[in-house]
Amino acid sequence: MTETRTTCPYCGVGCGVVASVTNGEVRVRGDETHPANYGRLCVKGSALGETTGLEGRLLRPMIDDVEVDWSQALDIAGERLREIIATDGPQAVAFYASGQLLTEDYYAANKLMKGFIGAANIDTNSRLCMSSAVTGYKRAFGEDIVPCSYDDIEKTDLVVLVGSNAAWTHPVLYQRLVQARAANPALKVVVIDPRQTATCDIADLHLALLPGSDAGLFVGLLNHIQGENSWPAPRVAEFCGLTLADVETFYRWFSDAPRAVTLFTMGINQSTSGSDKCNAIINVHLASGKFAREGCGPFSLTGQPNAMGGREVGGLANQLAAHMNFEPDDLARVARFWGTERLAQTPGLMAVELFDAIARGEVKAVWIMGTNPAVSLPDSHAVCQALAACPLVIVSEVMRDTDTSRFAHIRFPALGWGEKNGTVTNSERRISRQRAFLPAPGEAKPDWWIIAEIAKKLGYVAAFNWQHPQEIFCEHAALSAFENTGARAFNLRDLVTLTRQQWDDLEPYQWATGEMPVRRIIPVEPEHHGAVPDALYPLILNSGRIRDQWHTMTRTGYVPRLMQHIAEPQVDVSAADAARFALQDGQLARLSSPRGVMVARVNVSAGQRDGEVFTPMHWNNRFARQGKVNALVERRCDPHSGQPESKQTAIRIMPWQPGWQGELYARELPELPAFAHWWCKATVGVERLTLASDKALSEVILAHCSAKGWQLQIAQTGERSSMLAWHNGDLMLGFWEGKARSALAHDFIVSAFQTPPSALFERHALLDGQSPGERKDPGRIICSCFGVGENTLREAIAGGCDSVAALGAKLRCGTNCGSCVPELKGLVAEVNTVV
Ligand SMILES: Nc1nc2c(c(=O)[nH]1)N[C@H]1C(S)=C(S)[C@@H](COP(=O)(O)OP(=O)(O)OC[C@H]3O[C@@H](n4cnc5c(=O)[nH]c(N)nc54)[C@H](O)[C@@H]3O)O[C@H]1N2
Ligand SMILES: Nc1nc2c(c(=O)[nH]1)N[C@H]1C(S)=C(S)[C@@H](COP(=O)(O)OP(=O)(O)OC[C@H]3O[C@@H](n4cnc5c(=O)[nH]c(N)nc54)[C@H](O)[C@@H]3O)O[C@H]1N2
Ligand code: SF4
Ligand SMILES: [Mo]
Repeated sequence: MTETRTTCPYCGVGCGVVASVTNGEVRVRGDETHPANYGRLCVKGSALGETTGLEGRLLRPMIDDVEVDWSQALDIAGERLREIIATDGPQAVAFYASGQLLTEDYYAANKLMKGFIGAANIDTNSRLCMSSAVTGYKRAFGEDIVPCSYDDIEKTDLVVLVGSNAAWTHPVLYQRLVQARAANPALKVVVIDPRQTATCDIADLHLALLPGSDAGLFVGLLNHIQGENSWPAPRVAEFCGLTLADVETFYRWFSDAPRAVTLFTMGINQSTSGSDKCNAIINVHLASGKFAREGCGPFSLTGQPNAMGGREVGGLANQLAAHMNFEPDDLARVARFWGTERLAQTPGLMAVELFDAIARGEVKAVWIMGTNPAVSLPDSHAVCQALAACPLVIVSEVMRDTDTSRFAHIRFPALGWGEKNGTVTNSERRISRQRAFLPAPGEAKPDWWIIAEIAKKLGYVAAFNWQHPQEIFCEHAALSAFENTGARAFNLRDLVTLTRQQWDDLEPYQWATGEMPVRRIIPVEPEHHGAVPDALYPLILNSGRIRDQWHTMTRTGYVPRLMQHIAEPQVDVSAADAARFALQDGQLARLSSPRGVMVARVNVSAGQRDGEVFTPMHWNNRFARQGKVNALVERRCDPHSGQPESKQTAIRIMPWQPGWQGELYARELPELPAFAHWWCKATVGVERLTLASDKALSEVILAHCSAKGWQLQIAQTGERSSMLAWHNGDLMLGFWEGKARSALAHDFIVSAFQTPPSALFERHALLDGQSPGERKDPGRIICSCFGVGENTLREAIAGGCDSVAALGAKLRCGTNCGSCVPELKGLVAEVNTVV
């Protein structure tokens, strides 16, 4: 068995993974030698082996939904692009790329668009993610430099997490913090988030501030450090909706701590004043001297595995390349290096503007690579309309069917994780190899190869004649070092001459920040967020991530183990708001804004502020009907960074009591009528939908089964009906429907698809959706690593397991990745209080 050392393709922690394949089964474990994780993995990383199947993959190029061969696809794409450039100029073409591309792919895309097509219309999903941090760092340091490392967390006295739910979104780093705190009880943790999240579990202080008010808190802290008084603590407390005592405690802790690190992510960046907030954070570190030494600094955690690599190649529309800008010297230098006379001279369109320009017909061709904008951009109906009207949409994807690829004229099949080969850079500037250990499936090709082939079709043969990603990497490294006598900290001169073997064997490499001579304190005027609630839309909608899903679910949404924790879009609502809007826990609700509607299940939560609701960003048209939060979100952006304010939108919420609710299990799903709402729930060995509608569905399902000639078993009791369909002794479909939602014996039903029950009483129980014997339902899965459910846990706690450690010893829960520990703690506390 050969083992391959590679890197996790999910979050920006950038964990090292050891992968192996035995009898076609992919196994992964943490790489003990990788400095990002020293062997740890979170639940998403641990489940990577379960995502490498080929189900749903795009394996051949497609034109207008027809499979074609590569030469045809490349010819037609090249020809159409050439035509558009000839008629409308290079500005009519745009690329929309992703922090999930490898550095080599990213470099190739940037070089083609800016260097040779000759417009800077290449932007990326990182615009929605960390462009405010880039702006903040550039304003403060003159260059986009993240001046921290993970081991600062072990060497500090105070960790401030702002707008970050790291327990769920950067789990391995969070576990490092948990350990650091256990090893050093003097280490304090402050969490700043309007919601009480799993991250608050280890917080010594949680500041549940008013949404969008962070700049007030940090400007006040700067005043406190500098002995000024324009934002005194009482003013801050009022601006942020906090108690004076809490504000003062935070200020005292920050000032008294010899060392402090501030970790910040989307609660800061995704704001109309996100770049100012980043500077407000950087300012307090500069002013207090908690900077440029161990255990100190303003640390923006990147979300995607290669958001940093994208920043290094210059993949944003307002960067040029390799930390160079659209300035005369840089332009001349990059043109010289690339040997081009066509280099774009001015910044291009940023994501939201780019889709507006498509809608206006100014951009006539868009090539989308490794991102799903029909789901992830704000105001997604407008995005979909723009794509529908765009004369040429090209999509490079690993999956065949996504919300975005539905608009594609041309689809290029890209290699996915495990198949592709290149480098990524994590949050702490560490470059790691992602290595292939699986063969290329079907006709799928590396993203860089696709880009280079199109470049050649456009006539740029010499500049794109790479044979291997190592050549691209070395070219990228050479550009970073080109005429660089110290003006740019980003300089990979040590890596320019790597041979293929050396590149292949490259150990994780962290580039040095250098002295960072520029240190500017940028004046910040705190602003409120731009959402204006009114009588019609009285609530603020916040959105973000859940523990076990990745973005638009194109990979994690198909893994049953990752669908167990939270299987439907839910909306967290405070008890007061639930009462105010007549919402019951567990009931469905319609959320709406002037742009669109979303349906989600109500979760009354003590961690939610009044006046605010939270819902996951993940669901989309592949996994639910009307489950997409960006249908509602406004497209207001930060004027400096262009980053949308994804965290705050004014909405309203209303309960929805559907006429019928049901559960459908089937080997193959029937076509559903448009009036039905559905939620797709990945389950082992069978398709599963939860359904809700105002009209009964049983007739539709019945007709489907009859048409197939299956034998039917039907039961009807009052307002409940159930149906089983059999074919040659195999269970083909099970459907349970009622006015109210009924609890079904999920495990038993799923097993019946594998082994049909033979005893009559078992078949009766199955028709009833209930378990025939003593078999216990484990309940909602809390620990995804070991599949431990809420019912099992409650029973164990009632039986005497009075701590997380005791639960772990008995059931193993919480002993692998640790990300369920906050929930385990919560359950122990809850059960013990009730007792
Ligand atoms: N499980 C999982 N992990 C992921 C991802 C994933 O999809 N799934 N995606 C990765 C990516 S690309 C990213 S960018 C990161 C994002 O990582 P995070 O930024 O940690 O994740 P989010 O859930 O988007 O938002 C974080 C928190 O910001 C809070 N917030 C909202 N408004 C405000 C505010 O005004 N002020 C403050 N202080 N906080 C606010 C929200 O309540 C939320 O708890 O996660 C990465 N990791
Ligand atoms: N309301 C709201 N909206 C948000 C956010 C939020 O917090 N709230 N967060 C924003 C943030 S921070 C981010 S990062 C974005 C993320 O949003 P997206 O980038 O749209 O989300 P993904 O699902 O990661 O999309 C990646 C796509 O690339 C495909 N893919 C995977 N690997 C490869 C590959 O190797 N090559 C190619 N060509 N394709 C590949 C996947 O199948 C998937 O379709 O969402 C943003 N949108
Ligand atoms: S923390 Fe989890 S998702 Fe992030 S890189 Fe590590 S294993 Fe992957
Ligand atoms: Mo992100």
